[in-house]
Amino acid sequence: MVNLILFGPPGSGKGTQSKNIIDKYQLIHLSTGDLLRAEIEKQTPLGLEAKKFIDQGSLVPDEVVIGMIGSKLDANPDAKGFIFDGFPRTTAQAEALDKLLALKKTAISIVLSLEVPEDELIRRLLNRGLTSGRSDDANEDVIKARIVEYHNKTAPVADHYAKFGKFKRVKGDGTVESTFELLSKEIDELVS
Ligand code: B4P
Repeated sequence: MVNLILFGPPGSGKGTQSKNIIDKYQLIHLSTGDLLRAEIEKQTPLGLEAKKFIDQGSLVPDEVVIGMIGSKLDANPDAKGFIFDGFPRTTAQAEALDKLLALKKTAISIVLSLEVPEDELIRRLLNRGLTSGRSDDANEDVIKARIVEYHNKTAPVADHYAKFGKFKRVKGDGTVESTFELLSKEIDELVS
C-alpha cells in the first residue's frame, strides 16, 4: 500500500498535482480543503463553523479535520493507497494520522513537499481568486494570513516526517507538467 502526503504552502500545487497523481496511480484522493468546501456548500453545521476560519485565512480546528479524515479512511477499506492533500497541516494532525493508519496496519510512505517561492504563491492564488469564487483567494491580506499560518503551524510537520526519513523536497515552481514529472519519478521509486 502506498500512502503519500502532498505537502507545501497554499498555492504550491497540491490540489493540481493530486488530480494527475490519482489518475496515474489509482490512489484515493483525500483533500481536507475539498471536504471542507463541500460542507460549506451544503451549509452543514460543520461547514458553517469551518467557514469562519477559512474566510480569515486561519486553519480549521484539528478535531474537525481529523474526524473527517478518520471517516474517509473507514469508508475506503479496500483502497490501494491514499494521497493526502492539505492534510496534515499541524503536528497534532500528523500524530493523529499516524495512529489512524497504524490501526489499519499501514503508514505514510513518503511526504513530497512542493517548493515554490512566496511571490509565485501569491500570484497563483490571486489569479485563481479571479474565477474560483473562493473567499480565501479573494484578497492579498487573507492569502498572506494563510502563508503565515503555514509557516507557524504547518512547516513543523516537515520535521515530524523528516525524523523518520520520509520527507522529500520537490521543485514546484515549473509548469504543471514538469512538476508532475518530478513527482512521478519519486512515486515510481515507491511503487516499483
Ligand atoms: P486547501 O484547499 O488545501 O487550499 P490550498 O492550500 O490553497 O490549495 P492548493 O495548494 O491545493 O492549491 P493549488 O496550489 O493546487 O485549503 C483551504 C483552506 O481550508 C485552508 O486555508 C484552511 O483554512 C482549510 N483547511 C484545509 N485543510 C486543513 C487542515 N488539514 N487543517 C486545518 N484547516 C484546513 O492551486 C493554486 C493555484 O495555482 C491554482 O489556480 C492552480 O491552477 C495554480 N497552479 C498550480 N500549479 C501551478 C503551476 N505549476 N504553474 C502555475 N500555476 C499553477
